[in-house]
Amino acid sequence: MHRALILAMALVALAIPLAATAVPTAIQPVVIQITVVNGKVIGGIKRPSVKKGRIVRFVIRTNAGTEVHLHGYDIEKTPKKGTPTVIQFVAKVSGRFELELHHPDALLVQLTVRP
Ligand SMILES: [Cu+2]
Repeated sequence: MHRALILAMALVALAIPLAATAVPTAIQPVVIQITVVNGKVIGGIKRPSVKKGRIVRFVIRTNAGTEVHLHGYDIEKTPKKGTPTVIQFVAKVSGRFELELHHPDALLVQLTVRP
């Protein structure tokens, strides 16, 4: 009985690191980093493409603007000084969607969700 317990604990110890590495790619977010200075996207407007069902995470750093807005999915966030704005969602709807900064208005990302 004691031996069985030790064996069970050893199996659990083995299973933990295996489970940690075996995360399916579908549940890992697609991370899109955007840096905006005075309404201009550093490196230009981004045009990522993801498969429907994926988790998308926008990480936006901006020194200006009162709102970050993902059209279509209609998600809005207010940027705070010194902290990146994070918008995370499941790309359930296929199509092309624009992520915009408002006041000043600027197109940041054109996201394509493939069916
Ligand atoms: Cu908008």
